[in-house]
Amino acid sequence: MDSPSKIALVTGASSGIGAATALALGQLGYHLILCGRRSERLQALAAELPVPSQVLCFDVADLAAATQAWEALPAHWQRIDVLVNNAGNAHGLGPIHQGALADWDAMIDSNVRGLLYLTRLVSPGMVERRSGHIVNIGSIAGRQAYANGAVYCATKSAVAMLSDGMRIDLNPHGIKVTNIEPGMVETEFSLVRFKGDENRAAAVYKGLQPLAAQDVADTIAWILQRPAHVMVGEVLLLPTAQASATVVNRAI
Ligand code: 8X3
Repeated sequence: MDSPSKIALVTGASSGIGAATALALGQLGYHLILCGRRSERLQALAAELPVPSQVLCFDVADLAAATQAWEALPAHWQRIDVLVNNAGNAHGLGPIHQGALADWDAMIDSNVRGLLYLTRLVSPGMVERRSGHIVNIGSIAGRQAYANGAVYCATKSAVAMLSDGMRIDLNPHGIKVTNIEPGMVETEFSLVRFKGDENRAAAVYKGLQPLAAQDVADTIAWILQRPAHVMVGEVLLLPTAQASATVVNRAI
């Protein structure tokens, strides 16, 4: 009998890195669980996939909704081989003494709590089956703080430390954990950070070629294709024009 297809669950799949990753994994033959808040986009993505998929519409920061969606999945869809904790965003950019509390809460909720909730739901099955791979989407911002980004940077630093801790806890169970730390990626990221201000968002990438979501998706696909004994623990993925969180060559 053929071995069953592998299943990947991707959060934040309605756009950007999440959508590109779902497509890349679909091309590798993974069956996909697409999670996000925007149902129409998820349905459109599901229609593009060459593989069976499930659409789960919920906010990762809403534990009750996440649990309900998870429990409603048919049992065979709960056998997740790959969890991509991608959902997350930056909200606002400003000095700590002027920070908007609602923005802080939103970042902590999606970037940290959401990642934890999904990991808590999915990882017990991985442990039971002694197999699985958790891919967290961190950021260069988790390594280096930059002006006006303290809370966003702190949430991504949490993702780095959580990834390390998860790797240790799941080590006895044969589960891989990867933290991908991209630099500048042109997605809706800056548009969300600047609350829809297209000019400010475009200025972030002016004069340089940022990464595309596809570049991150290609990297995840490559990591997942390594042999069973190889675990890529972390990857700092940058546009060539970016040397650090703040050193960027805009001379192109
Ligand atoms: C996104 C990268 O440098 O804008 O996480 O924080 S950065």
